[in-house]
Amino acid sequence: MRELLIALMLVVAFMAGGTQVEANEEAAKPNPVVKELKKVVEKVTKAATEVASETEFVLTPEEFEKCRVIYFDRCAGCHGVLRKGATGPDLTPNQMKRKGNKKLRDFIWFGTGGGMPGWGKMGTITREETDLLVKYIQNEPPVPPQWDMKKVKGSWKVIIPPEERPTKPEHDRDVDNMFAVILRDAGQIAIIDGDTKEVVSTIDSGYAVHIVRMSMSGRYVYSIGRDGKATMIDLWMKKPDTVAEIRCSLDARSIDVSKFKGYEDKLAVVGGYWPPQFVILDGATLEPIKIVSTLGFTYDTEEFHPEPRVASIVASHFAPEWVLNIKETGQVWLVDYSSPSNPGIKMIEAERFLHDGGWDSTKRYFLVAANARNKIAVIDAKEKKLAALVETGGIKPHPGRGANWVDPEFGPVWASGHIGDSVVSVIGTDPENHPDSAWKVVRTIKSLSSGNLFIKTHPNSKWVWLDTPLSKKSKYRTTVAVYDKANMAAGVFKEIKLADYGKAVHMEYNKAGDEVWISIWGNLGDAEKGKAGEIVVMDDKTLEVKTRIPNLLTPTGKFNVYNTVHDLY
Ligand code: DHE
Repeated sequence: MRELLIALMLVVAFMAGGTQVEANEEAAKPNPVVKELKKVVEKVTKAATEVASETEFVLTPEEFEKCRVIYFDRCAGCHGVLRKGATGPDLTPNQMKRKGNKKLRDFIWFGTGGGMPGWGKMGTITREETDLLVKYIQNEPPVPPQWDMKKVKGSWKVIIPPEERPTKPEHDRDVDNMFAVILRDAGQIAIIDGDTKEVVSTIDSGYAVHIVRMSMSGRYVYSIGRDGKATMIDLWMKKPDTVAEIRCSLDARSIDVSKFKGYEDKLAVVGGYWPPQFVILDGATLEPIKIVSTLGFTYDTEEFHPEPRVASIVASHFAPEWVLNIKETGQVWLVDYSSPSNPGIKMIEAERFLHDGGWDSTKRYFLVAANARNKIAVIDAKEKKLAALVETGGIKPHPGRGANWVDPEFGPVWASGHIGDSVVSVIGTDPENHPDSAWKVVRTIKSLSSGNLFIKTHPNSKWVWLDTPLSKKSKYRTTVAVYDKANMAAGVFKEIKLADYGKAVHMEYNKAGDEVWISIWGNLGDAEKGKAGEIVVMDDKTLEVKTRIPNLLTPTGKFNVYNTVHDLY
């Protein structure tokens, strides 16, 4: 800055002399020296202005670090570590500078109609943090390091080797009706007995732990944290605990197991957000077997993408394969794990940006949200191809794993709600017996509000449940809606307000399908007031509250062993 100002002063001084020279010349002839000097002045002034405006975005190292953590926690999932955009738009500095501070502040504070939560309005971040983030996103994003096999292996720990583990359950509880509950902001997993509702064990897990899946036998729980740390919990232990752990990447959201006949409990796989890669693990010890990068080219324009993240993963029942959804490139990879050190990969062109999804009731078709294009891609796991792309008619479909039931008019259907719209799209899934409805939206049902994340039902239930934790209206964040499967056209059957704090998020049935568990996700800081969270157990027959499991630290996802193993939703 100082150098630029000196340069500017020198040029101005030189120009003053130039003006005198000019006066002595013939008036008609423009002086070429002065012309050149004017250009130099313009250039220097522009550079000085740029430097001045850039100083507005300067953050102290402490502020930068604070923003890096907030960005990782709240923004990277949708916008990407490199901020190239995915579910949310591109946040690279040039794009951001064009928007201006006020607009950026409003986006972060109030959110957008397209599904971005109002982080400030919801009380997640303060005014001061909002202002810092406005500056942060106008700076270049820090590029995190790579995480190769040496580092993966270095993080691997077997806490209890298989030969030292119990040979049968050391308790009388029904393992099939146990629940693994994510205590998100505590970085823990609670194991809860579904019959007695006792919290049997609370186990440390990864940072901002995200989901769990179960081994095919139902004995092991595999969790994944946002820091890429996978933990393996043995439910046969008197007090279930971690038997192995490993860090497969630095940022991750998905994990699954081998489910095909003959491969039960043999393997696991972790999908990485950063670095963009997946790691195949031994199912009994988590020993890493193979690491594969997902770097590549977008399916349609074939442009290189530096951050194609692994979103949802499901295990095929038709072949020893995982279905990996590569978010940014819009490809579905069928990964053949029959020879895990030499995995086969079939790449299927689908749509952008692939996120979450689940099986239809036959488990032949996998339906996954392509949320940038408001579509659901349907993958046929038997024929190993794209069966259809369904336009949902809503903004940002977000099914979780979706919900399956038999519609009285259209036969077997699967449904998704939306983050950016107050509609549920019901899609026909039976091309054999109901070809006219297959892969079409057969019903569009009004929901209470936009900001829906999950939908759930059970084959034994007559209801479909829908949450709206990201609603712009605070009352809907703690309310769930219930629909009657036999009369979806009537819209919401019952609206149930569950709490006066936090967010009501994610439903899960018990094994019998007669209870629905719903999390109230509060603030970790409100634990002393008893408002960090709880689970509300609903009676699925009466739609009344059956009981509450209190004093849980920020519960989000809940996974019943039997339903997760058998993909019941
Ligand atoms: Fe999730 C599933 C990614 C925010 C709770 N979430 C998924 C899946 C993906 C994903 C790819 C599918 C996993 C699978 O099936 O293998 N989630 C992301 C994000 O990128 C995002 C949008 C932003 C982020 O920064 O992480 C995000 N997710 C959230 C939340 O804010 C939730 C509500 C609480 C939390 O963990 O922070 C949340 N996501 C869940 C849950 C599931 C999930 C409970 C599993 C649903 C199921 O029933 O299977």
